[in-house]
Amino acid sequence: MSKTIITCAITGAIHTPTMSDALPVTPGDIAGQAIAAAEAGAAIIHLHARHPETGAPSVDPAHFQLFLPQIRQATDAVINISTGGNPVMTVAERIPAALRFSPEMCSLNMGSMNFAIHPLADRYTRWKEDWEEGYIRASEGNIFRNTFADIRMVARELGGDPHHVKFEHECYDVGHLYNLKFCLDQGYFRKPIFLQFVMGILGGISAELENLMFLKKTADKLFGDGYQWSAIGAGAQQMRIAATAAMMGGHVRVGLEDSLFIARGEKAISNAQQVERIASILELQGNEIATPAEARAILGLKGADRVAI
Ligand code: KMH
Ligand code: ZN
Repeated sequence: MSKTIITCAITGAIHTPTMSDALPVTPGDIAGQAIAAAEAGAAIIHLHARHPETGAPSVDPAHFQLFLPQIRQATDAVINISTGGNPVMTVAERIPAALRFSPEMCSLNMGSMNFAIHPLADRYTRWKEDWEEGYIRASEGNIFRNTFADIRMVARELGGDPHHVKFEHECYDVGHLYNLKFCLDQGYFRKPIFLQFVMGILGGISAELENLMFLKKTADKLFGDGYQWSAIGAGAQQMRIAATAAMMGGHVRVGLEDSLFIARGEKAISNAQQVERIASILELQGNEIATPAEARAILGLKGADRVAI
């Protein structure tokens, strides 16, 4: 079994400042927590940006510029820039940072969905920022748009010359694997493709072990041995899904983007704490953790010297 790649997703666009004091929302905190997560064993750092004053999700390259150089200088970790940004934007609005910085990896969402986080709003009565509640409740009516045309455009703009970005294909349901198979057959992507099973997001497949088995079985059927895969368990399922995925030969993703917890009912104090926790679980169950160099070899990445950061 190849070594296990740990991805850490530092801040995302799901959680908001009120939900956890550990969630990094300033550029300094995003950089600091990303560096600490890499030092704790994350070979890939998945990054969203936030408005430096309000902490609101941002896709502005100028906001990524406030932390990317520090991370690049302090670690050898693979930088993975989100093209998911904010669920109400079009893909064209969401890719400027990836075009500007030409990272080794980007997320690419493999289907449209109602990416719903509105139930989170009922857990809080007071908010630090005036945008938070409206942002969260609006997701009940949002369509996170990722059409075949959008996917083809991102593949063309970022996958080929001059960027040669490797995609973390975010699959929120089994149908997204069939979408990816269609796109692969159309020649949009080169193998090995890297699947991210995103489980436990309302609007997508639930984070149950039989669903993880089903996703893996479907991926085997569709992609043979031409793929690498990882899994995210959103919320309380994070460590359970990660540990099981690694036992099945998959890679893992943790981070405050998708879970604010370190254990059932216990909030995490940082991204690094989540990375340390999954690293110790993986080592106890016999998985060896991949270095950034090993992750580059496994995924066929272009190399840190070819990014524009
Ligand atoms: N937050 C994850 C559920 C992206 O950034 O493009 C999915 C994600 C998507 O990370
Ligand atoms: Zn993301």
